[in-house]
Amino acid sequence: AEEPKSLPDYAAWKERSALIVHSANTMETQRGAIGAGVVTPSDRLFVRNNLPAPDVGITANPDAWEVRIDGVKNPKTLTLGDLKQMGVTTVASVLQCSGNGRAFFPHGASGTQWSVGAAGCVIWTGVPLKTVVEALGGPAAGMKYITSTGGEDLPAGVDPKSIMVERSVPLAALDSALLAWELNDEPLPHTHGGPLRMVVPGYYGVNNVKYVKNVAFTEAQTDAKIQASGYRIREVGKKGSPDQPSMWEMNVKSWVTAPLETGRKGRNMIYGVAFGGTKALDKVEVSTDGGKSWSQAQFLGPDLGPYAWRPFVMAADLAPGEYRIVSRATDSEGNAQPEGRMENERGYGHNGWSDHGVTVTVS
Ligand code: MSS
Repeated sequence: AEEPKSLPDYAAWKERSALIVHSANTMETQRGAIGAGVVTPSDRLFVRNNLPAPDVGITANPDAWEVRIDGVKNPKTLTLGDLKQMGVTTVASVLQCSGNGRAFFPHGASGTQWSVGAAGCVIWTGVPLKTVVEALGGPAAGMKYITSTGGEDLPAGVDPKSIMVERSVPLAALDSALLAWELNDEPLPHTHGGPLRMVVPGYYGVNNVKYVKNVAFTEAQTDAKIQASGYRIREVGKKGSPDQPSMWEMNVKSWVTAPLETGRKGRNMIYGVAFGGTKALDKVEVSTDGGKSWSQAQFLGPDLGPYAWRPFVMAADLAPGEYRIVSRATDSEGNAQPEGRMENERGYGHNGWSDHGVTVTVS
């Protein structure tokens, strides 16, 4: 057996026992550590970095952090201190990696083998991007995308476009995007993109650019590799290209968080979490017979808005035996999780209910 990896320095403050450490750049929340709460504690939240994180010193004086706003009538460089004077809002949203669920793809999709834990529901505080942009005269004519650039130092001698974290999302995201400086009511930790992060509620993790140093309204999507060919849904064996669907809005998804292996004879409370991406949830159903019959689960706790997840619970009376427990969420527009996988080269966007189930022995 492999030695359990220890936490890298920049994430040393995390709760090691709640995490699976895949590598220094990828740590996922254990399925059993997700719990039944609406908010994922920061020290249990997954971490994913495409590049080594910038020096932690960038959070020493957060208000001095500068972000350049381009593609507006009056382009300007603002400090985080300036942003704090412009407005403030708080949003609960699910942060989920595009590759969450990749481990279930039988073709061996390359990349971190995330199971269910490259996701969490957290509370962001920051200024609505719209407020900032309106103060600068609004987006310039003809702009179709919001393009955000991460603040990593790029190594010399490599084409910057091939490694930089720069993502474009459709202009429609301007209605919900924010520039966030707090996570769960604390200054945004460097590990999660402090001092300042672009947050696009309901969009996959990759669009939530950390240590954001540039926000530009652009006519076209960036030609950085992470956008042009990366994070695209493509057939197994195909190369990425700009004409394929980009990992933008998340689809409806849920999974069981307890019990995971064993149950007791009699009543069992089955717990899980569910979310609808950019849409609110309608319902969650649970099956203890692998999807032959379904019963509606009860949402547990407060509704923190359309972008948050909803913990759910359902009581099931179980006799000794083996059970395949699965959950299926439906969003407010009637989209339900499919049974199977959407096969794709990189194992993105998996929301099939069958793979996300658990097999539990009751004795
Ligand atoms: N940002 C930056 N700057 N860099 C990097 O690398 N990554 C992505 C995002 N952002 C990055 C960024 C990803 S990819 C993800 S998921 C996220 O982030 C995560 O987060 P956290 O906080 O958890 O770590 Mo996939 O779709």
